[in-house]
Amino acid sequence: MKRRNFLVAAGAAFVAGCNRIAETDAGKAVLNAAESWHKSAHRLLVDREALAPEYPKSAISPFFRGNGSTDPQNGDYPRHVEEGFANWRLEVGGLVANPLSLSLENIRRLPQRTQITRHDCVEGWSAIGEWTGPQLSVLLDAARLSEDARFIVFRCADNLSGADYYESVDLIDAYHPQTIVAHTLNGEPLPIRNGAPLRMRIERQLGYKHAKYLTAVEAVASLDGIGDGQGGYWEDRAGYQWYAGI
Ligand SMILES: Nc1nc2c(c(=O)[nH]1)N[C@H]1C(S)=C(S)[C@@H](COP(=O)(O)O)O[C@H]1N2
Ligand SMILES: [Mo]
Repeated sequence: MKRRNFLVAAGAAFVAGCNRIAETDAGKAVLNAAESWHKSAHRLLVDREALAPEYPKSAISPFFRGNGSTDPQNGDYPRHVEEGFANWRLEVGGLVANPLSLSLENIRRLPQRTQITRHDCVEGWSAIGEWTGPQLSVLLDAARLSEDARFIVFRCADNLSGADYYESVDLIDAYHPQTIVAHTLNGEPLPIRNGAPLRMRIERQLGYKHAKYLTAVEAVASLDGIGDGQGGYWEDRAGYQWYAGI
């Protein structure tokens, strides 16, 4: 990960200059402070990269309920339902060198990850499901994310009370191994209520971050000017935390 390389490089540069500094008491104090800074930065990264628990098949919930939009009626969505999503595209764009426009077939041919995880909604319910899809990192690497990208925005097809649903994460969550673009739930194509034909799974985050009806993945330098600037539909409207780590 770029950020980790940066920390390692910064640490190495720092150590290179340390022998002389260490000869003074003030220098020692600075080194101790830097060491504890490095330790806590490292702990934070390790914690953010830890995997969410995965469960055995026997733990899968018999019914994975839908929440929020469960049957979008706006825009092109009903036509896509009629077409069996044969013409659905996922755009990967924004701050990338090589923008992509992928069909579901393109997405199903990428290397896949399957994971049985628990979804936790802030409204107080949970469900365990088995999700399959390519890691978002595979798409971002294929699109060649630029150096100035800091966030990934997820665009959705559903319009809820006048605004398009959207969400966003930082690059740590975007590159987390369990962050996948899911097309399959419990071995079947996603039901409409759960985000057909594509939805994000971001397993270290609360339910509202898992954007359904995914149409585009957009790399940006800042969340200003996206929606109302708070990074997501519920963040803009109800003051939900942008960072919803679990
Ligand atoms: N596009 C879109 N994504 C969404 C929502 C939504 O209304 N629209 N609801 C969110 C919330 S609050 C939750 S808990 C989950 C629900 O996922 P589910 O419908 O598969 O249970 O989707 C999230 N992603
Ligand atoms: Mo939710």
